[in-house]
Amino acid sequence: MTKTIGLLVMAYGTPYKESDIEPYYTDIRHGKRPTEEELQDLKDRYEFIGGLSPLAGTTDRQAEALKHALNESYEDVEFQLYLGLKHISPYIEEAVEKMHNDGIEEAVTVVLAPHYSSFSVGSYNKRAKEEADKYGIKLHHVEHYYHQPKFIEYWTNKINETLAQIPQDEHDETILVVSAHSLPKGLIEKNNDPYPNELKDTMNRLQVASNIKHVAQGWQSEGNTGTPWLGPDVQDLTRALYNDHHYKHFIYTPVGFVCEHLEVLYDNDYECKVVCDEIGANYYRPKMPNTDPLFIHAIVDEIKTVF
Ligand code: FEC
Repeated sequence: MTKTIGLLVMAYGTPYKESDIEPYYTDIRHGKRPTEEELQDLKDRYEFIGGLSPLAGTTDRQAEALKHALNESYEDVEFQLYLGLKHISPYIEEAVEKMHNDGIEEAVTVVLAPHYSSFSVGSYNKRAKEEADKYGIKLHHVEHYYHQPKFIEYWTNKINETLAQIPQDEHDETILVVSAHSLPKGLIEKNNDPYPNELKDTMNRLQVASNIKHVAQGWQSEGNTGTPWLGPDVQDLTRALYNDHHYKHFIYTPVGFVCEHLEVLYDNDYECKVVCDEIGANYYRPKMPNTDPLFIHAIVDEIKTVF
């Protein structure tokens, strides 16, 4: 007999229209409204990448692809998809309530972010669990999947494809910058959070699996809180690497994200490219995973370890 199981896919969320930007930004800042200047700065960044972010559409497609892949992988289970977002409707709590209304009693949760931090994946899972507990829904959480062989294979292929565009005799003058979203340093250190080590482990695995010789770990997209964040920032790192080694080619893999969105299209494709242009180096940023089958199946493989 087929059993129906909820598949709660959680993601960051993005404004659907311009008037959503202010409440979305306020939600990101835990209810504190941005100043006019901060709001305008964010609106300008969205404008720069084409008005709004492609994130909403991509999140939907990734969630659908995951549901299909899971339903093909499990013979006696029918996964029913629910999308729960962190900073805009449908919020995580709304998705869990919907599961309850549909009679779901057990669900798998997965966040569209490959590395675990108690401030990212942990906070999504906590919100889902608090709501699920109200209804007695049993949850099976995926905590990370960056280490899954298919995830590493996806990025290894992209790195090797990018290297193939660079003359062989310049591979020694090429550096891979592996990055994720920065987080406040004090909180990470105080909690002995695994996040920085997971990014380092990703970088090491990619160095072993791909043909790249030189690698560096960086952080990006840090917020403006007046407190120190995990560093080095990818832009400062680019300058430092150039000053120390005179690399000609910089390959950016923002492996902490899973698709093209504001933080990649602006923080990498604009801000890092500006630095590369300044120092006269070549900028490369391979395509993000989106709905690539290797990426989707990496998540399926991780789900199989928790359910
Ligand atoms: O394309 C889009 O429209 C949205 C892209 C987007 C993603 C994303 C992922 C992460 N964030 C994480 C942490 C923080 C912390 C703060 C913070 C601030 C912002 C702002 C925007 C934004 N984030 Fe984000 N993040 C995205 C977008 N993020 C916009 C506000 C303006 C700015 O600072 O740029 C700081 C909050 C504060 O000020 O107190 C912390 C983490 C991730 C990766 C994991 C995940 O996806 O959940 C961690 C995508």
